[in-house]
Amino acid sequence: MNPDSLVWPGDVNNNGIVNHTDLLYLGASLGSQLVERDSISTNWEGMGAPFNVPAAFNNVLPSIAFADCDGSGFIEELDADAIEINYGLTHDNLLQDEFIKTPGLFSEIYFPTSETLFIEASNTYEIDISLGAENSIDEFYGLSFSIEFNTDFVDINSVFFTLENDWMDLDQQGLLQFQRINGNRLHVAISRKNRMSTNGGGVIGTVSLIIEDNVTELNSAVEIMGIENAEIVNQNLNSYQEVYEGNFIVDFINPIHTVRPDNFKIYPNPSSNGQFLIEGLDSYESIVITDIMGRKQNFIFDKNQIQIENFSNGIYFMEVTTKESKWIEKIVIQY
Ligand SMILES: [Ca+2]
Ligand SMILES: [Ca+2]
Repeated sequence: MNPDSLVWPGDVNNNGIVNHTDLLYLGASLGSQLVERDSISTNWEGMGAPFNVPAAFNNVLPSIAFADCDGSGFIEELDADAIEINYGLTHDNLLQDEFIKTPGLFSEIYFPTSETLFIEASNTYEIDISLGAENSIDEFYGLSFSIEFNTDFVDINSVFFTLENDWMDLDQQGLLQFQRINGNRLHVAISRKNRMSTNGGGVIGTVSLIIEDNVTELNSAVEIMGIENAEIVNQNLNSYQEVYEGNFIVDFINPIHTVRPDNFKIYPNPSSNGQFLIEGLDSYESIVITDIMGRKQNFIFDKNQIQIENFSNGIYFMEVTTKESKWIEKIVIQY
C-alpha cells in the first residue's frame, strides 16, 4: 500500500494516479467535514492531513481524508477541480482502482442504436450510450467507463460525451461529471451528489464523433469504438460484479443496398423463449445473429421460424443479407 499519511490532491483513492475513477470516490464522500489542512492547495505534492477521521467508505477502501483534495476541511464539489488539474499525474506505487464487487449483480453498457450503420465520412454523429435496460439498475450512485476509439476511422479530437441526466438525476440534485481524452480513449465518470442511490437504467448520454474522410472506399464492417473498464457503484462504493461492455460497428457498405424490405416482419420482439417468427423473407444469402458483444450465436432457421440456441436475456442483432438488400434487426429476448 501507499504511504497513507499524505494526500496527493486529486488522487482520491490514493492508488498512485489521478484519473476519472477518483470522481466516484469523491462523489461518495461529498459533504463530509474534516479538519482544515495546514496548507490549502491543489499543488501536486504530498500534503500532511488529519487522519483521525471516519476510516473509509467501508473497511477496505481508503480513508475519505484523501477526498479533501484542496485541504479546506470539507469535502465538496470544488475538490473535483484537483482531478482536472492533476489528471494523469502519479506518485508512489500504482495500484488498481478497487471496488467491493457485489456477487450476482450484472449489467451492461452498450450502444443501443446500432441500426445507425451507414455512416458518411466527415459527418458528425451522436450515438446513444445505455446502461442496462430501463429500470434494471438498483442502487445507482456512480458510473465510470472508458471508450477506446479506432482512430483510423474516428477523429479523436472530435469526440465528446454529453450527459443525459434524466434517470440518474430524477430528484434533480445535480451530478458530478468528468471526461478526458487520453490517447485514443475517452474516460468518463459520473456521480450523484447526495450520498443516496437511485434506481433506473437506460440512456445515460451520447458520444459525438466525426468519421474521418478517408473511409469512403471501404466495403466492410468495422468496429469504431468499444467500451471498457465500466464500473457501476452504489453510495457505499459497492460495485456490480460484472458489466458487459458493448462496441459500435459501422458498416461502410453502399447505403442503397441497406433497405429492409417493406413486407419483412419479425415477431414477437421481445421474445420470451428465443423463438422468432419471420414473414417476408422468401430467400436469403446469409443470416448472422450476434449478441451485443459481437459474439455469433447459434440458431436454427426452419419454416420462417428462428430459434436461438443457448440464449439468455438481452439484446441481439440479426444481420440479414439477400440478393437485393442487407440490413440489421435488433431483437430482444426477455423472459
Ligand atoms: Ca486515483
Ligand atoms: Ca475541500
